[in-house]
Amino acid sequence: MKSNPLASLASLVTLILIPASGALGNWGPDQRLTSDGSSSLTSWNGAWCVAAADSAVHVVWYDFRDGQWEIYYKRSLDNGASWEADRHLTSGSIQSTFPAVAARDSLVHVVWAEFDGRWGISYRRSADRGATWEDAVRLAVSAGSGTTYYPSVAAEGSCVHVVWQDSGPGNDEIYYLGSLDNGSTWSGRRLTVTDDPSKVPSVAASSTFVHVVWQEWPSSACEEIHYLRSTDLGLTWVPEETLAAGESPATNPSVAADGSVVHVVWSDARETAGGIYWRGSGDDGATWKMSASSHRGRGLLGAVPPWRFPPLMWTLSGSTDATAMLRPTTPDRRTAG
Ligand SMILES: [Ca+2]
Repeated sequence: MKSNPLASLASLVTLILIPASGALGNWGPDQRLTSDGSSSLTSWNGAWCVAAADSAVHVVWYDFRDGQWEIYYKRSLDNGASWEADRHLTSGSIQSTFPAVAARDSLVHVVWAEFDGRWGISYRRSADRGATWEDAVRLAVSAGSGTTYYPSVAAEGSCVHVVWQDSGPGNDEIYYLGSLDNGSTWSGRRLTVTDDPSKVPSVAASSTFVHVVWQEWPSSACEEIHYLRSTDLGLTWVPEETLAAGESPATNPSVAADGSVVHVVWSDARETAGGIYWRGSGDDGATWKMSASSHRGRGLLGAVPPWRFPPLMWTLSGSTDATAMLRPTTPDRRTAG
């Protein structure tokens, strides 16, 4: 059941974006965003590779066109109708992988994993909607001689939240860094302390709430989806909760938040072909009323986990009841190529 994520890299050889500008449930045609002849990949966890603020859309991926993995970026200033040229955010002799992006007003935040003799998480910021970028800074290095993979970033107000996994402590654990000043200064903590692998985290933020999901793999069970939240901008964290656990692997979770509504989706192998499953909360993650099995979106996304579909695939009705707020749109299958 345990799979090597690198073994599946070939499944995403070309990055293609489904534009978010279309009406919910009314998708425009696929747009091909890269055509450089080399592999262009989005990150493996549920981190966002696309972010939108006002009419700007920002996309990040990692690309092998330079003979090694570098972080690339491109943007649209007209809601995805047209796109500027590819731009690299990293260069040099260091392998840079697994990027994620968040945008808030004119600020764009990009994080990625990097190895310069020691694994760490790096960060670049743009204050002008991606036109120019400040120099990269290293936010964190491995707590040991381990690997730091799969960062995820969220921005809300002047706050920026970053999570990633680090095998430095001896097995993979989830770490967090938060900034209250748009990414200028950071502080954080380790979020998990378990003997089992804690992997592929995803973070979302709304108001003062910070939501983190990840994949936990107890030695005596299949992979599970675990959840942790902060109600005070990442300063303190409540005890974690298990959102999915059963006889089949639940992997690669992704979280999104809008107002007090929180969505979590993940890949689940309970069916032979696998599927994408969902749980929602209508009260900032305090309670999770939906069972995964009764609200599954079977086949919506196939076996490709990185797509962040809740804001696109589900209609928000404005009701305060989470059940009524989530209405599946036409269950088109969306693929990555
Ligand atoms: Ca662990």
